[in-house]
Amino acid sequence: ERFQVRRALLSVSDKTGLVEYAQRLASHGVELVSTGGSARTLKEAGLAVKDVADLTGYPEMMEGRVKTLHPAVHGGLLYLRDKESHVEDAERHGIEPIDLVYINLYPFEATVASGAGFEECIENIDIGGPAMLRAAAKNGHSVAVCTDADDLAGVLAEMDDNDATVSAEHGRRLAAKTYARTAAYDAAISGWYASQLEETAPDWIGFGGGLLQRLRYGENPHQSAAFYQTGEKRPGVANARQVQGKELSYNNINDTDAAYELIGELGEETPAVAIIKHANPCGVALGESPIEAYREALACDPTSAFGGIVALNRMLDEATAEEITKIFTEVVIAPGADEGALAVFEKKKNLRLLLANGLPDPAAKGRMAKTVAGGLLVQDRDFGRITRDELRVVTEKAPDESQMDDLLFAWRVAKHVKSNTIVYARDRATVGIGAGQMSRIDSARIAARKAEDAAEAAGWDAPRTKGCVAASDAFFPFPDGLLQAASAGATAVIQPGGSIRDDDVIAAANEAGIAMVFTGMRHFRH
Ligand code: 93A
Repeated sequence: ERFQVRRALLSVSDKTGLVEYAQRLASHGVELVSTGGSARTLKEAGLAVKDVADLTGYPEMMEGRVKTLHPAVHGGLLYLRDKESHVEDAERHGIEPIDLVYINLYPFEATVASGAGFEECIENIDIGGPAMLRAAAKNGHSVAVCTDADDLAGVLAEMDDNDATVSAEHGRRLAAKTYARTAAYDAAISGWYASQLEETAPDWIGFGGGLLQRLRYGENPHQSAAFYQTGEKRPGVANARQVQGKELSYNNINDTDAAYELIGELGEETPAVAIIKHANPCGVALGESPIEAYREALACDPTSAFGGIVALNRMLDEATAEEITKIFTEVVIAPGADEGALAVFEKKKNLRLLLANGLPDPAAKGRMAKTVAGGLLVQDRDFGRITRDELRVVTEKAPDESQMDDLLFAWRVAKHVKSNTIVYARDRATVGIGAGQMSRIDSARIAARKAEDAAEAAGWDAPRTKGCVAASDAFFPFPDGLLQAASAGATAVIQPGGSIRDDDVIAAANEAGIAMVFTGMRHFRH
């Protein structure tokens, strides 16, 4: 089952590539119909194109609010080609078929993201575009409906090999995609509108915030996936503006979230950078400047950082952007970026840059959810935060000021590493991270080995764990984990405490000459 493309309607806000596509359609003998601005672009390029106004007998009116909302357009999209009564209706009213539409909508999402005011956002709600898309998709077996350039390229490729025909099956696939697009568009509008009225966020367990993006696949290519907004205003990956780069993948989104939540934890006082792989940090550092913090973060585990996600707590500047582009990075997320940085990144077309417009508040209330077989686990976000005054020194030795700084820093990082975790830090930078092990002692070993590998890569005489501090996300059940950290060179330790063998662990710390503080709070993360 195939249909011939004889007439196409092109109505696009984003006119990139429009002329070339139209030329290719014309080369197949396809008649072009188009709306105001799109038609102008095509005429300027010397293409023969019919104005929608000539089809409808009405000019575009009300500042373009009504351009295509007319039976000549919608009838041409909707009538069933093989149904006698429909064909008769079409003939009686002089309605001719439209076999292909290429429509990208008024940029509502981008307008909202740019911080535009109420009226401007309202004007950017496309009415005619979605109406045509939905109509065309309803007749998907005989109209090729293209919501983006990729769709049109696919259709043209098929037309090239098949005498300007398209299969009904291809048409139906495009139709399904179209309804996802119009649903996401309406969800964006409803979410924005509710926020304008300061209504509470919709019930997000029901994903009431709306579909943000249909993902190409999930964690693995055989898993389908989608990205929903919860309606929560938290600065982060779901509310950030993607300035450039390829479409975000499921794993990109997950990792970027981990990166930015960690950066939020570190606050905005001192420049900070986190590099994430598989939702775990492979290097985190504070610094005098973002570039210094980036270099320090990278030094922790340069091998793992390849293809990572980089998060900053500051405006991304040109020098730091240059430095980041020296290795392959998947995503960069920051509160903002200056002109110089944008220019640097622009040359790296694939690099995804997200601007989050603010940092997430680590202490803000919120919920998180995870499915289990037949159920849903819901809990508060881990917004627990320990301050320096709440730390209890439990050893004979107390940490000095700089150790105290490093201990708190390591603790904040450890909260964002999968359990079991041991984090070694020195001079406000991680120097070894052991993540996600079933045994705490293995995490301590891995963290030390990471530090050794980093030293080897950098040509240092010794790993930087000498004289470092260690953070453990949960208590040491036995002295062995603590002793492992001590043997790696840790001189101060931060951990929740609360084991029935705390006394043994404290005695071991005293014997090893280690200073230890208890937080009284655990930060499991799975
Ligand atoms: O204002 S609208 O909602 N009313 C319409 O009737 C209409 N028809 C197409 N917007 C409408 N469009 C949109 O105009 C398309 O979806 C597309 O985004 C844009 C293309 O306009 P132009 O070709 O004038 O640049």
